Amino acid sequence: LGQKGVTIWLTGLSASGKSTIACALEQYLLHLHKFAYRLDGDNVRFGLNKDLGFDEKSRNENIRRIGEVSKLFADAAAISITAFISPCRTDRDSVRALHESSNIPFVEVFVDAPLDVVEQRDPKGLYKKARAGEIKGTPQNQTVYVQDFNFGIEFTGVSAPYEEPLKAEIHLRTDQEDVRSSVRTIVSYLSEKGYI
Ligand code: GGZ
Repeated sequence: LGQKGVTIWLTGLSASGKSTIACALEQYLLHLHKFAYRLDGDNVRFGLNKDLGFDEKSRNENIRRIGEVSKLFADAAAISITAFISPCRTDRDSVRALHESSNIPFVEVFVDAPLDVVEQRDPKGLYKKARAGEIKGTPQNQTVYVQDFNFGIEFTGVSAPYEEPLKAEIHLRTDQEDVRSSVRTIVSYLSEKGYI
């Protein structure tokens, strides 16, 4: 194939633009006939991780599994693109270490928009619900399905923490730049590094 794999790990608040950028990036790479594959809530939280909710332990396990799967795709020479909040710095660092231990490049992308901006966007009304206290907690060991819409102990950015990356390879400000520009920034980085 002549292509080595890489994981592009998008992290940021809900409604920061992760999925939109991941989709656009995947499309861009596919048009170049690159082997790109995207992991996001739709194909992971409803399948492999449907036993996981949004309490802290579940989020840790969510990210651990996604990290392993992403590494496998990258190991199979894919440009593996992940779009998860991944709020916990140590979880992201573990995924990074997992990749580095196998010599697979890991590119952390901070999809950054201030909380007041993502709350304005609120495409699914989740921030509004969280502010209204309507995202109710469930016991730690109870299985919670996102489908039930009864998810979550706390909502990221409102009542659960989001730990901003300290050493992201790429920092995107989605309140100041459009999707095309974000994709261009990532593609330039990948090509500079010789990953694509
Ligand atoms: C944060 C939640 C929650 C809670 C449901 N906290 O913007 P969305 O709606 O479409 O994407 C968010 C998604 C977050 O799942 P992740 O797997 O990325 O999260 S984590 O990395 O923290 O494990 C959001 C929705 O699920 N969602 N409940 N309580 N986001």
